[in-house]
Amino acid sequence: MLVQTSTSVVPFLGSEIKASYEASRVVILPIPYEATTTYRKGCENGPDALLEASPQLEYYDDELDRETCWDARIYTHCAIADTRHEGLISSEEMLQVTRETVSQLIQDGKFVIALGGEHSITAGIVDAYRLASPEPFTVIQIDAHGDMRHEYEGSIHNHACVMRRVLDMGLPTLPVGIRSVCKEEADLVKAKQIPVMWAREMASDPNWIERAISTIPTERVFITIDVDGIDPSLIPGVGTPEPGGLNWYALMTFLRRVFETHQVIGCDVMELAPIVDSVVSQFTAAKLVYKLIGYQTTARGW
Ligand SMILES: [Mn+2]
Repeated sequence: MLVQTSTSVVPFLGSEIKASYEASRVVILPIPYEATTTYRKGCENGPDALLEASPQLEYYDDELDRETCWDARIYTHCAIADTRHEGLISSEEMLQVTRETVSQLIQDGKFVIALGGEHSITAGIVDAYRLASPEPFTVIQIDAHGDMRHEYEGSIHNHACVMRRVLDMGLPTLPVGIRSVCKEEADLVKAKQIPVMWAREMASDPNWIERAISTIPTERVFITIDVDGIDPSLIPGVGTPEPGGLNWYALMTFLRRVFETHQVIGCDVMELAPIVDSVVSQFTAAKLVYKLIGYQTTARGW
């Protein structure tokens, strides 16, 4: 029902608030690419479902006490690396088109929120930020899974390997909400002393947010959100659901603190795989995107 084959994209929050590209501060970039998911399929339909759900959101944000959408000046980009309409391109080609598109948006001074699509896309986005500036940044990863395998099912660009590719770029990471890793990843976490915020430990530590914030070694951060990091009772529409994820208010508090204490250079929201006849996953993901926009808009004084 929400999975349409039209290439026309509903702008985020609907056409009434749509800014021109030139005037925009925030650019929503849909990347409906799916090639390496292994369990439940469908994340190539995630961006459209999220965008189609977004006009149901209220413009007014009660936490921030403002209608953020006007000052954010949101422009929704056309989809890139769309496996539904362009056919299956290789992971290398997907990373290339992602890198080129995001590089242009960075050059134009836009705050980019990319929508996936499988998590492997994040390597192309992060690479664009790395190439744009020599200043280091930390990649904050909200996720159920470590995604730190060197290779999976014969590919180093599998979605289960994306954070390993980020580590290969020499960037520090802060994985949050992790509750499913293999032995190879557990060994890597110990060897590299990666400051993983394990979901099991977060559940019994009321100070996990400040503990997490204090481990971020750089002023600049990029936030990648695999929506399976959130509890699957809130977003059941994912490819690989894991019990015990972040609850909504803990996630909001954490994100708000990150925006208040650090300079967020970009974000992505990945792996939404809508369920037919249920809108809860895409609506929750759309609200998450609007909260990211709201926190950035408020933190930057827009
Ligand atoms: Mn992931």
